[in-house]
Amino acid sequence: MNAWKRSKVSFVAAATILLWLKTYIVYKTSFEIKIENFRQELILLINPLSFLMFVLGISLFMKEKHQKRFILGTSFLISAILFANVVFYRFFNDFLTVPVLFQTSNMSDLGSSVNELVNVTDLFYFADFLILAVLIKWKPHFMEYPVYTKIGRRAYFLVAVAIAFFNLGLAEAERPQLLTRTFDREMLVKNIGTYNYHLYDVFLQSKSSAQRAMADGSELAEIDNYVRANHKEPSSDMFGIAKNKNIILISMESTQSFVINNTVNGEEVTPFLNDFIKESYYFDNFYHQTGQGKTSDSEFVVENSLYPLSRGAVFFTHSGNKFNATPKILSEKGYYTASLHANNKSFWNRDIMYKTLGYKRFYSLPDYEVNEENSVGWGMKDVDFFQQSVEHLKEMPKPFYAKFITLTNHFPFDLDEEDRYIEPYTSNDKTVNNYFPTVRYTDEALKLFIQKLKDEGLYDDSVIILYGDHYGISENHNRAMSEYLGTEVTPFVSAQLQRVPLIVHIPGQKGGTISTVSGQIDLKPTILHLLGIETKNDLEFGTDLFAKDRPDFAVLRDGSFITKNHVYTRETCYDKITGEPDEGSACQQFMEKSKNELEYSDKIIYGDLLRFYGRPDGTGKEITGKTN
Ligand code: GP9
Ligand code: MN
Repeated sequence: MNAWKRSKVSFVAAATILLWLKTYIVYKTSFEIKIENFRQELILLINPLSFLMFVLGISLFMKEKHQKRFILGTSFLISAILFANVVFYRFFNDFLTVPVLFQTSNMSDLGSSVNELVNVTDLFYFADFLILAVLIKWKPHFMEYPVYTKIGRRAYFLVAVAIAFFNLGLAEAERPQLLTRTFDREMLVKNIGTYNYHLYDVFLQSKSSAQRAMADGSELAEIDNYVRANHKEPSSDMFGIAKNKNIILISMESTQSFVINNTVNGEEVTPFLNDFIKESYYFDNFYHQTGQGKTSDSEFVVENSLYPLSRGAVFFTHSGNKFNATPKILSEKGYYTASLHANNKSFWNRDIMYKTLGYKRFYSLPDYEVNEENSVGWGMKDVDFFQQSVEHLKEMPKPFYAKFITLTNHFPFDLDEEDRYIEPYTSNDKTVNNYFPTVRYTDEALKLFIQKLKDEGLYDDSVIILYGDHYGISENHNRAMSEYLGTEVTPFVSAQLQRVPLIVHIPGQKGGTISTVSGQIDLKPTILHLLGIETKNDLEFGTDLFAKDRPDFAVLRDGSFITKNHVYTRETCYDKITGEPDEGSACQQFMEKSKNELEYSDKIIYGDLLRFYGRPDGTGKEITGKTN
């Protein structure tokens, strides 16, 4: 009894240890951090400690009353940041970044998903804070508020610094060049810890703001040389084949290639697309190249032939830049350009970014009649969306460039009973199971849409291009996916699961399957060339999909890349035929290329370099910035 009375615990130590242990438990239970050896486990265990000691250590300069408040407040704040990461991770399989955090206009729309993502047991994520609060209230004498002498404080911070260096040293040994490889967030969190990662991210953010201010166009010459050297002439058979035709571009939400020509419970998942492919060009080795900006990133890469960013959504972070996007080019050529998407106009900052990209009109939520009957999950059902959109299409001046963004096949893949054309898959993973009926539903919506285009006489005058925006099933679902595919989803398989369908229907053309490796970045020059518009003076990284000598190449935003015979991912080069690591140098030459492309593209965006490129009429190549 007396011993109890006498032994006191330092409040700051209690808070630090609780937060530290909690963070480690959260690492192990809420994130999928791959640990390969004991040293990595040790890094993971110690990595939150130095940060927590520094931040909570500030309290050592305070009096008891202030200490209490500061420690409680800080502990709550840190827990909230950790929890936000957990929720974000459940959805995106990724860690938060500053730009994503400021996309608050998206949060209000997340409604249905958040319900799926958060539950009561999540109170655990605040357990340490609750324990501290209870102790203060009911066991105040149990706590001690040390006020250190100058020397004591120095010793404390010295220990914190020592731990930080120990951590960094171990991390550097385990993963050289860690801080230069910023597009692998898992690696960062694993090695320097989630809190230090956020600090680093804030540093990156300020760096990118500074980059624009500092850029002067002198970097353009090198990038321009690279682009010129890689430019491929369009195929003379296809150039201008669709001159003055309308373009109907359809972004299919979360649609991956593995559903095409595939079945679930013995039934076709995409019966309409499987037929439509037969009268179109179908690209079966076409990859999405999106990052954290998901749909918006796919819009960005498709329309600019530049890569999206490794962190944040470029739609948010750089909507003030100058771009030379397809809608802008076509608007200047007399096309009417519109994007149609039945969602809040500010989602992904589209209302702002679309102006920058040169769209004349954005048909968003208020342009549709949306009610309870025709909504599910994230909003308006695809069938109704397309049907109402045809009315808008009919009103548009011709020729038009119209982009449609579907929505129903979005996580968590909610669907009304009456819209279920096939039964869900039967694994114990609800997400994977429900994915199939919603894909099937969108397939039906597309069938009705194409029929309506025919009925309205728009079909024969329009090039129709359908593409999947990004993956729908993340790596969190590898187990159920392995079961469905009948093969284990290894990193090699996972990289190839990033294939999304691309279907190009050109009036009067029979089409056929084209299997060159390609990506969303290749769409802009392809579309413009079909319309007979030259792109040789555009600063971009894609290559016409019909160009005779186009290389088999696609680089994904995480740095993985795919060539004719190899897949490079997670720092391993795999042979496509055997699926086994290729110890030779086959991937070497492409490593340089993929690194260059991503870096050049990033430079263009961070430095807003296109403002220095082009003649005043926006058409040509002339570097107007300072060139040394
Ligand atoms: C929202 C829709 C879905 O408007 O485009 O966005 P996502 O979550 O797929 O990026
Ligand atoms: Mn999407």
